[in-house]
Amino acid sequence: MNLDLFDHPDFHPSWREDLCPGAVVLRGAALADDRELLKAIENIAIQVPFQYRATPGGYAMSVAMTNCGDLGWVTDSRGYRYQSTSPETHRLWPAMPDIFRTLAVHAAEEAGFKDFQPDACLINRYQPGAKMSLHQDKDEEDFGQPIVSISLGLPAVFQFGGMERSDKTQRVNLTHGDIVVWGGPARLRYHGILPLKAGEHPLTGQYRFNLTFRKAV
Ligand code: MD3
Ligand code: FE
Repeated sequence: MNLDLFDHPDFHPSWREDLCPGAVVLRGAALADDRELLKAIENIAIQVPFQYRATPGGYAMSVAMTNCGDLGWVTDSRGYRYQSTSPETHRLWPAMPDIFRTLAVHAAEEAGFKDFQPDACLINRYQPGAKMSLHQDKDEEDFGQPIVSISLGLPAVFQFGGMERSDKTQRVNLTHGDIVVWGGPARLRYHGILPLKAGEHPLTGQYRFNLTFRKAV
């Protein structure tokens, strides 16, 4: 038996999983654009290199970060915030590539958010062992706006908790090409990423990248 459709090199399966009210996983939704997304990340990182930032408490983060868009998320001894320039280059962040915006806006639409207009895109880079401890995303002005995330490269185990840090967490695998929309009642839930397991991805090598699209102001 030969199922032509599935054999075709341009066929990328994609399906939807509802995690909980407000959180929708669009499995494989970025697969068709993976190379273009990775090229764009590379181009942004040439202009504003990935940085290991420090938390306000003085801990070095194991995840390296850069940004694109009108605003970028940064952290240092003064706290967490969005700002229009990179602390290292003192220049505006690179513009948000059209392919980034298009994918994020379409994903938000799929999840029921009709006019998502992201002004910030945080780009996280994980190497083996890198993790993100349980936290809430609350540096944005309007929690009625969703956050859209795109995972690329090595797979990660995502931890999804509740409204309190101590609430029990569920584990969700996020793999290359997955897009997730976090809105509504899911928007302020605690979440994190377990230490990245070493591996070799054909397109990203040792790394996992995660893009998060936000409306900061
Ligand atoms: C659930 N990033 O950058 S993406 C972050 O994979 C962040 O790099 C992780 O958490 C990463 O803040 C997780 C999934 C994610 C992003 C934002 C959320 C889940 C979320 C906001 C609210 C609830
Ligand atoms: Fe987060």
